[in-house]
Amino acid sequence: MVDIDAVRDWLGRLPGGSLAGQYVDDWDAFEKLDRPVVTLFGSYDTGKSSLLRRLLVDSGRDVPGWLTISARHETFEVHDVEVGECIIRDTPGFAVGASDIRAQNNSRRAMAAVGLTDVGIAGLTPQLATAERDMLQKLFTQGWPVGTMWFVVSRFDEAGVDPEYDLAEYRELGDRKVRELRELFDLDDRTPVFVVSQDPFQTAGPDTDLSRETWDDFRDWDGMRDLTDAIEAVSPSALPEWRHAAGQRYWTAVLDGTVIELRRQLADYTARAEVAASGVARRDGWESELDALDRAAHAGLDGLVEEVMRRSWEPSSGTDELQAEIQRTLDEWFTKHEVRLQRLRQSIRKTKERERARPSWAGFASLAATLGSGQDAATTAAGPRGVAEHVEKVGPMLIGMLKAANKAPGPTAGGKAGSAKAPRDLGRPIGIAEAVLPLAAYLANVFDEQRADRTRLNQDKAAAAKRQQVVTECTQRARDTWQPFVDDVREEIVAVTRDQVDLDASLRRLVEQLQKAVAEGESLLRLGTVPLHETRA
Ligand SMILES: Nc1nc2c(ncn2[C@@H]2O[C@H](COP(=O)(O)OP(=O)(O)OP(=O)(O)O)[C@@H](O)[C@H]2O)c(=O)[nH]1
Ligand SMILES: [Mg+2]
Repeated sequence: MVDIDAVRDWLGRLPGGSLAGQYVDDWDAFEKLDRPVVTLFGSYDTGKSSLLRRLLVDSGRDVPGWLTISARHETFEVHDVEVGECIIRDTPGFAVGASDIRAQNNSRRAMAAVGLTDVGIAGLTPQLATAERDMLQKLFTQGWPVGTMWFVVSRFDEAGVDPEYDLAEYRELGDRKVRELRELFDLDDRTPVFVVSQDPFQTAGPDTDLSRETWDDFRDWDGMRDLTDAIEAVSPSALPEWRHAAGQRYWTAVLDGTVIELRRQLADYTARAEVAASGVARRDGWESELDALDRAAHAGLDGLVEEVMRRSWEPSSGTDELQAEIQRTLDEWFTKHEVRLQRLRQSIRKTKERERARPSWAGFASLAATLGSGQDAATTAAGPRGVAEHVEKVGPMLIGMLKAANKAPGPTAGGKAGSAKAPRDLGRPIGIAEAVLPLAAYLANVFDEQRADRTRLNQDKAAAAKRQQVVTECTQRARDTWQPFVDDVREEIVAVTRDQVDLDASLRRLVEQLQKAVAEGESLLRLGTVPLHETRA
């Protein structure tokens, strides 16, 4: 037995919000119904809607507008009609293994409806269940009180024997199918099985404006009498027991469906969290590489100008040579370190390219786009009301949670450079021409002064001070030229890892919460799934 209160409580505490209210509302609406609910379900095109039309018309009722019949997927919603003492529900046919969303939604809707019924009628074609066997099997073993799960093998005029030509043979085939079906699902005699032709030879086809005479020619053999009698015999006397069983089925199905959805979300968000975490690690790695490069450049500059001055600050050597020597030395220094910056930049771009080519990137990028675009994810889930939609709300709930978490600018939002500016044109190579330090004018000026009184300057105490000033000034200019190149790479590092770093913390938190929710849901499932196998011998 599943602990319904515990399931409701758990649903109320899911990451990003609560699903409890919606499920509770649907359950309450069902529980309020004071007459037995009989639900038709099965694969699409098995003739569920045609069967309901037949029941309505035979009992002198109008066919409601929503009831449509065709050879395509036709019914997309769960609908009710009243027939005698019962409420009969038509459901969308499920398409087992279908990959398109609409078919999957139909399947989910149909499965969920089975939790909100007292009697279930599984419709099958004469080929019997093949693809949907596992799905049906899962339903049958979900705790149906004896006699509340029925089977209808329908459209039997198409089974291979024409009843108007050889009735005995037709009946014989019907009996054989019933035996086959009981074997297939391991059913005992307490499970009712009907063989019907609700619209022999498609006499009514898609029409809905019909009278009961339409099928008068077929009543002797179409099997509808037995089924109609059985439905008429359904009485509300057993409702309390049926509702209890339905509650167990319903909340187990809700729990099961939600756990499956949460597991799916957990897998997706784990992959995205890994992408985010790798971005954080990359940023750290690249920044410390950059810091090391920067430190090496500064270290390489220390004492460099002084050394040139000591070597060349001789009265004998021409000021032009000295000037050229300083310029040359600093250019060399700059080029050497700038090449290292370029290499780091290349490696960042290559790594990024590889990362973007990985399948995991797409999932992360689309999440980042959704969160960044400001589009309201909740609206994408809007659709017709129904039990199965609730589980589809898990995704938007999680997105909403992430949006809220990332609205407040986090400490990581700006990164070290603290700049929100877009990275510079990433393809632009910084050529050596640009790298030439703008020292020429300064040096020319300094040495012009020196030329004016070279001898005195050389002996003077002031000469040493002047020398030192030149050293300091040249070194500072070199540093000032270098710095923007470092900043540029730093900005690029921040920019290419921004989404990942920004989302890292909230994704990690979300994954933890999902793990917790899944674990809790799984333990509720383990406690609840003592299969009742009531339809089995
Ligand atoms: N030959 C024959 N055809 C039938 C019979 N009952 C229904 N059909 C045809 O079977 C097709 C499917 O019928 P529907 O009643 O729309 O089937 P459904 O199970 O409601 O389908 P979905 O709503 O898509 O799940 C239609 O083309 C009907 O005309 C029958 O007794 N005999
Ligand atoms: Mg239908």
